[in-house]
This record gives sequence, structure tokens and C-alpha cells, in this order.
Amino acid sequence: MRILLINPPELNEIKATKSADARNNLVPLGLLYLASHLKANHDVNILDMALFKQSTNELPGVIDSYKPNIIGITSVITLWGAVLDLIHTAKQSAPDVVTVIGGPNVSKYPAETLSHKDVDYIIVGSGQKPMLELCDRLEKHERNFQIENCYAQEREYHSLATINSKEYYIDNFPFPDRFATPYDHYNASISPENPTTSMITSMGCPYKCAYCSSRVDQAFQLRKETLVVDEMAEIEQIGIKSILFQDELFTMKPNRVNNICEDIIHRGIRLNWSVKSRIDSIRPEMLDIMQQAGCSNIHFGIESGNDSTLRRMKKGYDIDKIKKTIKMVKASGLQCSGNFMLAYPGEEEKDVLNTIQFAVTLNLNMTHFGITFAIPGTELFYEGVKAGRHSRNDPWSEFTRNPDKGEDLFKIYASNTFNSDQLNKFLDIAFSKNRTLFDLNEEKQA
Ligand code: B12
Ligand code: SF4
Repeated sequence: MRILLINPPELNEIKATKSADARNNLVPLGLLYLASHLKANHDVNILDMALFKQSTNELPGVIDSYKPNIIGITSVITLWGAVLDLIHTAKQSAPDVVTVIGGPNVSKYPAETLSHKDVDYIIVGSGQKPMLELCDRLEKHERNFQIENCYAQEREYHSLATINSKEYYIDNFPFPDRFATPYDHYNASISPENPTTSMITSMGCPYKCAYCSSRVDQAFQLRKETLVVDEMAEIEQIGIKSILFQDELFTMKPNRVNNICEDIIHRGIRLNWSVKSRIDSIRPEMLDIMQQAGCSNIHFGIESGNDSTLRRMKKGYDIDKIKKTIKMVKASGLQCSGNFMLAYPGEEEKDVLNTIQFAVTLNLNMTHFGITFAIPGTELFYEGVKAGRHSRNDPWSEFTRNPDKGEDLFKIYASNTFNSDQLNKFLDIAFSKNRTLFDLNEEKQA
């Protein structure tokens, strides 16, 4: 079978932040994982429309020349409108093509997703195993089958019981196929050298922050340390210079961090890399060896400058801890960057401004701000439903059936205290007072 995997364009994206346009070009890692697994039995092509800033009307040309039997599209919540556009366009230009949607956005609302008749299948959770089985069965012209974690148009839904079973552990599958897209086109401003690729050493997160979909979507799994370093060696051989580790929490287990770093040093791997971390999971003894092994930056989900908000978020740390950790990391010579959420439910204007000012005082190498929105399935989302904060009972259900393309997400933001003008003003202030991706990009180009 010929399978076309698509990373949707960010053209009609609903923006929860200002810096979406200044984003870097990052590899669609989930699709690279799928490609390496599927290509054992099938011919696979990835169309990275985000990288090449392509529009939906360029899809028929690609379908004409590649003639795929199956089109698989990845989805995040803010690109749902673009995903549906692609699906409709695909079916219009090739009515026999089988369409499959996967990725973080499809798990919560299978019925709503399949209310779009052009969607033939959806796959929830890790896609490698069910997608391969689906493609194999379709190749044999089978029609009546049940595949775990795969929902079909106009059929009974299957149980999701195995979504997080051991079978879906990432180490059971081949490394991502980094030649499936033009690896030398990907870059990140935070990387000292490009090209940059992404990698994961774990999936999911054991913490329980109220707004985060990680614990809802994915059981926590750690990869084997030696395989992590094997993959890094492969990346270095390709000629890639930097890695962004996309794990939610690279630094959670100090021993593991130490073992990985020692192995990197021992094997003489010379790559730059950066990680994401929690404020309370950094141990001083990690910082030296991480730097020796090539780490240049730690990105923290700091989120707020208010203790009361941090408590409502269930972050498990306070402002004092944030200050101490940032000071410690900076003193080690590593760069620090941070993420902040504005307009968390319960916040008044002074709290939002306080978070912005707090970010200024931390003087990070890069800061990023977004307006809080309630991702389906999270505690914050259910709190909002209970408190009647959303204009409808479950706005995402309606959104999945009928996304309002071109409009912004403000009407379904988590807080109902501020209007869109106020929220935009907060973003303007936050981005103008802090060093953001825009500044980093400008500095790199200069
Ligand atoms: C890197 C990243 C980004 C990058 C994306 C760049 C890129 N090309 O990957 C950037 C910085 C642009 C980004 C932006 C945003 N992100 Co983001 N991001 C991530 C992050 C940290 C890593 C993604 C990753 O590589 N995962 C590892 C791979 C292996 O897993 P995967 O992508 O899920 O793929 C597997 C399965 O989902 C499935 N699958 C995926 N696609 C498909 C397709 C088919 C056909 C099939 C069958 C299966 C399948 O199989 C894959 C292999 O097992 C995740 C958190 C995480 N650790 O996963 C958040 C995450 C995906 N992001 C999230 C969000 C909310 C956003 C933003 C909306 C934030 C914002 N407020 O602006 C924007 C969306 C804009 C956009 N255009 O994507 C949420 C998604 C929630 C949701 N339900 O949609 C996540 C899960 C974080 C979280 N815990 O809340 N993000
Ligand atoms: S916000 Fe970060 S630490 Fe909290 S649950 Fe999500 S990934 Fe884990």
C-alpha cells in the first residue's frame, strides 16, 4: 500500500499565543515513528505541510503524483479545522482513498470525530501497531475487522483498555525514520547549531497538574537508557547538530540522567541538546554532567508568578522554589527558558500582570506566554464545566463537530473573566517586556 502521512499546515491555526508565527521548524516526530514502523510492509511518504507552509489546495497535486491508497493525518486541538479541510480535500480529489486521523486530539471525542463522514478511521494513542495492522488488513481487502485503539466510520467503538499497555512501549518500535522528511531543514532558535531534530526518552508524566493533558493521554513510560544513546549516535551520524528532547520531564530520575550523560560522554557523542523539566526535579549534581554531555538549555514549565495560582494549578511548588531553581541553573552556566500561562481561572488583571512582571525579574534566555485554555479531559476542563464557566456544557464536543475556522479560541478559553481585547493586551505586554522567540530569532539572523 502507498501511505501518505500528513503534518497539517499551521495556516488556519487557532492561536492561543502571539509567537505561533515565530515558531521554529520542528520535525513531526510522531509521523517519523509511524514511517519507520510502516515501511517494513508498505511504501510511506510524509508530507510536512507545516515545514513548507503549504496550503490545503496543494494536496490534490500531491495525491495526483503519489497516488496514495491511505492518507494518515496527525492532529492537535488548535489545528482541527485544518485537519478537516485536508480530509475533505483528499476525498474530493481521490474518493477511494482511505483516511485515518491520529495524534493527541482524536482520543476524547471519537463519535464527534467520526461525525465527519470523510473520516474513515481514527487511531488513538501510540499509532505504530494499530496503523500497521489497519494498512495490512486493508491491503488484503478485509473490511470486517476489529483493531485495538482503532475506531471505524459507522461501526461499534472498541474498548480503549489497551491504550497504555506494555505492547505500546516506544522501545518496541524502530527509531524514527529521520530520512522520511528533509532532516536538514529543521531548526530551533534555542539550538546553538542547526539542523535540529526532536527526540523522546520517555512518554507521559506522573505528575497531576490540573490543566495538563499529559497524564490523561499517555501512561508514563521510560525508554531504555542505552537505546536513547544509540539513537543519539545515529542522529550524530546523519549530520544533525542539535536535539530538542520533547519529554515532559527529562530530569525526573537523577540516576537515569547521570547514566545517559555518562554514556554520551563515554561514546564521544558531540551533539547540543536541550530538555524540558519541572522546577522541583532539578538536582544540583545533575547540572555539571548534563553540560559536559552537551546540554545547553533547560526549559521549565514555570506557568505563574502567583502562589495562589500555582496552588490551583496543583503544580506542587511555589515562587520561592522557582527563584532558587532558576538561580541555581543559571549559576551552573546552563541557559534557562520558561513557559507561562496567563489568565488562569480565578486570576484578576493584577495577577496576570504579576506573572508577566515575575517573568521579567527571572531574566530568562527565552520566555513563552500563552492564554490558558481547558484541554478536554483535564481537571481544569471538568472544573469549568461544573462551575458553568464555559458558554456551552462541553464546548470541545461542539468544536470537534464544527470548528469555527478563522475565529480564535477566546470563546472557549478556561477563564471567563476577560474579553478577547483584554487577553490580547496581556499577550502584547508579556511579549514586549520579555525576551521571546521573536528576539532569539532576530539575534540569530543578525
Ligand atoms: C513538540 C511539541 C509541539 C511542537 C510541535 C512541532 C512538531 N512538529 O512536533 C510545537 C512547539 C509547535 C507545539 C505547539 C503546540 N502544542 Co505541542 N507538544 C509538543 C510535545 C512536547 C511533543 C510532541 C512529540 O513529539 N511527541 C512524541 C511523539 C512520538 O508522540 P505523538 O506526536 O503523540 O505521536 C504518536 C501518537 O500521537 C500517534 N500519532 C500521531 N500522529 C498520528 C497520525 C496518525 C495517522 C496515526 C495513526 C497516529 C498518530 O502515533 C505517534 C507515535 O506513537 C507534546 C507533548 C508530548 N510529549 O507528546 C505537546 C502537545 C502535543 N502539544 C500540545 C498543545 C496543546 C500544543 C499547542 C496547542 C500549544 C499552544 N497553546 O499553542 C500548540 C499547537 C500548535 C501546533 N501547530 O502544533 C498538547 C496537545 C493536546 C491536544 N489534545 O491536542 C500536547 C500533548 C502537550 C500537552 N500535554 O498538553 N507542540
Ligand atoms: S504540566 Fe508538566 S509536570 Fe505537570 S502533569 Fe503536565 S507534563 Fe507533568
